[in-house]
Amino acid sequence: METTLTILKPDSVGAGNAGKILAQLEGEGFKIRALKKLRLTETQARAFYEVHKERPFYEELVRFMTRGPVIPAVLERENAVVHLREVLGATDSTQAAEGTVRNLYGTDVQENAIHGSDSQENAALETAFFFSRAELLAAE
Ligand code: 3AN
Repeated sequence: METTLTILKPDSVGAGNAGKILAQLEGEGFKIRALKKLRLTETQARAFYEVHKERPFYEELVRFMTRGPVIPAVLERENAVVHLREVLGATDSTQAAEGTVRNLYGTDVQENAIHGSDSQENAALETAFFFSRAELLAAE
């Protein structure tokens, strides 16, 4: 079964919306395969978003992602990567379709509540960033 990686970001965790978002994802048929809460260090945030390092919003993004705890999770479902992106809605929360997670819990293009991997290849890389093979096996 396909898996993808999500991160509940500091805005949604800080606002107390983590439980509601996870419930919505479970309602969409995702099984939570692994989950943890942690605060990213600046070094970790820079590494996770390295693909964006030339973008003008990179420094602000690193500040945002380190300002409070995040909740990364591995989600399992058929067609997990594509389906999660649909359930999240557009990157810019103000453009996200009604009922999507970002429409319900996001604020704008940066504070958009949640991350979802954009390909199966990145899902594997991002999962390995947060979860060891031993942790994934122990959570089975
Ligand atoms: P997505 O998370 O929808 O795949 P990406 O990968 O393009 O979006 O962007 C990664 C993160 O960078 C977003 N989740 C958002 O927090 C932030 N971001 C993207 N575009 C902008 C922007 N124009 N201004 C500020 N922050 C942005």
